[in-house]
Order: sequence, then structure tokens, then C-alpha cells
Amino acid sequence: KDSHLTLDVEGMTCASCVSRVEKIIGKVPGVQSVQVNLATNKATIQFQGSAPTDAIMQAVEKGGYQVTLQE
Ligand code: 9UX
Repeated sequence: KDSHLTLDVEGMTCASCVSRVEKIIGKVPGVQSVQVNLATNKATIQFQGSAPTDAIMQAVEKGGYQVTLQE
């Protein structure tokens, strides 16, 4: 089963931030793929199994960005 979740990521100001956040999220166990949009501040994450929401949010915050879960 493949599912996805969407996060709002604040603090990204350049394209390198997008690459950094995609790399951070991509390393979290269970994450299948991730797309980060600089214009909308949205990160869309495909995952397998149970949602690795907390691990992703902690990793992104540790990286220096502010993150909130989207409904
Ligand atoms: Mo660009 Mo983002 O110089 O943390 S990488 S602002």
C-alpha cells in the first residue's frame, strides 16, 4: 500500500534549501519519495507502511526549518 502526506515547510529561501529538505526527508525510514515546492512551501511525501510523520517532522526541524502538518 502506498500513501502520502503533505507538510508545510517554512524557512526555505533558495533552491538549495529545497534540495536540503528533500534529502533530509528522503533519509527517513519508510519514505518512498518526496517532492518539495519552494513556491508553495509544501512537501509531498509518499511512504510505505505506517506514516513516519513524527520522524520526518523532527528531522526537518533539526535541519533548521519550521514544519507543520497539513490536513
Ligand atoms: Mo540557500 Mo537554504 O543559500 O537553508 S540553502 S537559504
